[in-house]
Amino acid sequence: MTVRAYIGLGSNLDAPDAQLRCALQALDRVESTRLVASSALYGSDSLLAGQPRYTNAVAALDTGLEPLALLDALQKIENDQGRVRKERWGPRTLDLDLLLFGDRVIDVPRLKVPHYHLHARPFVLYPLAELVDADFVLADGRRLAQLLQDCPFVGLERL
Ligand code: ROI
Repeated sequence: MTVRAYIGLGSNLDAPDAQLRCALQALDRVESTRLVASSALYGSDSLLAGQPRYTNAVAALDTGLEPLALLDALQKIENDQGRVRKERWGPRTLDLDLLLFGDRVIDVPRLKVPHYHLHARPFVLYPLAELVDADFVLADGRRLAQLLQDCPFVGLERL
């Protein structure tokens, strides 16, 4: 049995667009996992002043892995693509966030799903909306259409 999971991708160092394309291929190579679809790439300013602009996207996966095993695989891809964790929220070559994992709500120290900041981030919500039906409901009952309404498409550039 597989579960549909959604991954947020972000990069603002070392050719961000190429980092994301490379990460999408790596996601498709994760064991027991298939890349189903990916959104367009989006450009936006960093939420933190003084950082380079980000490129973001969202990917849909079908996976037979458990959530923490998938998280391990995401962190391995981040590390393989040269991510160095210098400071929390610092610029990064690759950030992979597990946004949604089927109908599961997960709240353990390592992993919160649906992703904690998803509702406030247009660079997550709008790419996600490309990959799901208009009436999509998150595992915690929130409607994507409502989240989009509350989070305007501001500062996003569809690349
Ligand atoms: N800003 C944008 N635009 N995209 C990101 O992926 C992103 N990630 C972050 C912070 C620093 C919060 N800002 C971001 O971690």
